Amino acid sequence: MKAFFVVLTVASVYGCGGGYGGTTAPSNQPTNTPPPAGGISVENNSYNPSAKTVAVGTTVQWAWNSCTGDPNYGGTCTAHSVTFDDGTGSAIQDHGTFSKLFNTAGTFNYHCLTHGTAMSGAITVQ
Ligand SMILES: [Cu+2]
Repeated sequence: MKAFFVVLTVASVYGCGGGYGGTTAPSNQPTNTPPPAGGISVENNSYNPSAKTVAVGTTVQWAWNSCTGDPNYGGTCTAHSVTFDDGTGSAIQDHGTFSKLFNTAGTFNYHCLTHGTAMSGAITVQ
């Protein structure tokens, strides 16, 4: 009788999958990446923060946070890019990170190739 109780307990612990019926989660699905301290979050249709000022010699990292829902179970991750006015920048990607070293003072505007200047940001280097 004790063994039966243990089996029931284990089954209930692993049964709390939110109704997924015990299916195994697929691996390597895109997921959100929290930005590092001082980094910029790439969200759906905006960069957060959209304006940032850094010192010359700073590497800025963007981290994609454009997934909604559980990506393992039908969630979706929207693709965005970080594209500077000179055409350089990240790929159009739906997860991961992109880093850029700023060695020159100035204002560097960027936007998303998919969503246009409605999704834009600027790095001021001084
Ligand atoms: Cu976009």
